[in-house]
Formats: sequence, C-alpha cells, structure tokens
Amino acid sequence: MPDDKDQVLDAIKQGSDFIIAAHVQPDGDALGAALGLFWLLKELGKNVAVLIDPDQVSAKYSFLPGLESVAQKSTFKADTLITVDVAHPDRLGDNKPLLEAVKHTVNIDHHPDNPRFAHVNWVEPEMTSTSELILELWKSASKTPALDAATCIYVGMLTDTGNWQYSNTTSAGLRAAADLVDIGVEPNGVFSLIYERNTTGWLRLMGLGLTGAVIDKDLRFAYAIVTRADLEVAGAQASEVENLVDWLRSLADIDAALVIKETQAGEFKGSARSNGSVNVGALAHSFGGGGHHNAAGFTTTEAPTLVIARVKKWLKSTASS
Ligand SMILES: [Mn+2]
Repeated sequence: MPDDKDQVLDAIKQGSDFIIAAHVQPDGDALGAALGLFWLLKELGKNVAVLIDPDQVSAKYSFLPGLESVAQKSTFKADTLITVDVAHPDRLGDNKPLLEAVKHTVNIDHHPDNPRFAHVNWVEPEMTSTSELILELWKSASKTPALDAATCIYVGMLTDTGNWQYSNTTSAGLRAAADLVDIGVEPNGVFSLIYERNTTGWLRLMGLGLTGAVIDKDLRFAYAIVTRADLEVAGAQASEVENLVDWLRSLADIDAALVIKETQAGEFKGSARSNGSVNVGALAHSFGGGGHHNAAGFTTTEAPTLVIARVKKWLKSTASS
C-alpha cells in the first residue's frame, strides 16, 4: 500500500491539466497551500488554474506571489482536481460540483475530521498547516521552491500557527520554516505585511468587540457578537473580525472563547478558540462546522443569542462529564 503522499505524487505525475481549489473565505493557509502547489505544478510543467474568489481574499494577503492568477470561476477543462485545506466538501462552496465533474480528485489537508472525500486523500492532522504538506510535496518531487512559492508556504504555516503561538507549532514545522528562511523568506518582513497593516476600521471594530465582550467566569467562557451594524459603525470589513477571538482567548480565567459575526443578513459565522482543556473542534462539529481541538469554526442561521445558549449548555455538559 503506497503512502498517501506517494499517491498524490502519482496523481500529479499522471495528470496534465489541474484545478486547485481551496475553501470559501480562504485564510492564509488555504491561500499559501493553493499557491505553493500552483508554483510546484508550474515547475513540473503542468497546466493549472487556481479557483479562489479574489473578492474573498483579505487585503493583507495581496502580496502573495501568484495571487494575480486566481479566479472565482474557470472554463478550464481539468483532468485532476486538488483541494487544499478543505476540511469538508461543503467548504468548497460553489466549486463542490467539481468533485463529481473532474475525473481524478485529490484531497490534501490537515484537519483531523476530514472525511477523506476524494479519490486520493492525504490528511495529516499533526502538521502545522496544509502549506507544510505542500512543502513536503516539493521535497518528495525533488524540487526546491523558489522565493515566490516559499513565501506562500511560509505564510500558510505562520498564519495557521497564529504566528507560531498555537499548540500545532511543532519542531518539524519550525525546521520546515527554517528551510524557507534559508531560501530567502524574511520572517520580519512577512510578519509586518500580515500583522502590521491594520486599518483604522479594524482598530475601532476591536474596540467595539472588546467593549461588548461577555465574560462568563463560572463557565470560564468569553464571547462577543459582531453584527453588520457594528462593521458599519467601525468602518471595517467582515474579514477584519478575524483576531478578536484571540484577544478573548488571552484572558487568564478563560478556557474557551467564541466570536460570532454576522456575515450577511441572518447568516452568522462562529470562530471558537480553546486554551486546551475544551475541544472546540467538537463544539463546532455540533453546529455542523469543523476544525481542530484549539481552533474551529461553523456557520449558522441560528440567532446569536440561541447559539450562545447552546454553547453554554454544551460547555456545562462537557465540564460535568
Ligand atoms: Mn489550515
């Protein structure tokens, strides 16, 4: 039985026309993995299209090399579809039908609850990021990424570990990152591009979110709700809510934090974080979402007050079991 990674390499060798798809609302890892793989396939002489909606890409990732070639839709006829960082087929959004339409499908991911939905599945939950898996792929193909690909991969690793803060930060991940630095990636420069280009709207939004945050000392739970109206008052984009939940999680007396943001009228996205004792991946799962033990998310049309009530109930039941 060949290794999953070998099967991925075989699929790459055998295919000639590739579509790479990431999840909707792509984060740094989805973008880093998709573009890191884009550069590898180009290096191997393949035809490749990357399906990512440019309108959903946060401005802080605008410097990623190769991003100018992504498109929401394509008439490109591919023989192979590769999904990256896609924890569940539903996360493909409008691109989900490609799983049936394209002859060969490959799923590269690091989410532990990935249901292995493709013909070839390479899922490694102990990795920092899907981007780290893409670097492995480069090495297995006996190729060294140039600075453009190395930058994309580094960004995926950096952002999925929360700037090397989260529990998925490993020695192997840091060694892989060191290889990328040897290629020419500048950690300080990349950090600055991603974390130090915030807008005034973002600052005002953090202010609103933190002021409105509720701390439940008994449940050791902190949460905040960000509505469309809050975004308007602050003059911020929905994507700028991203790290509010990390501020809540930073509290000493808190085990779990949740931010619910209204993505469009009547639709909400929950971002949950844990300090270790609570499995927010399981929590997100109970809302039809997914993720990791310490970081997970879900979307819902349920009103935030009802969601909070359900989360509290869930926290109570897991604390007593
Ligand atoms: Mn990821």
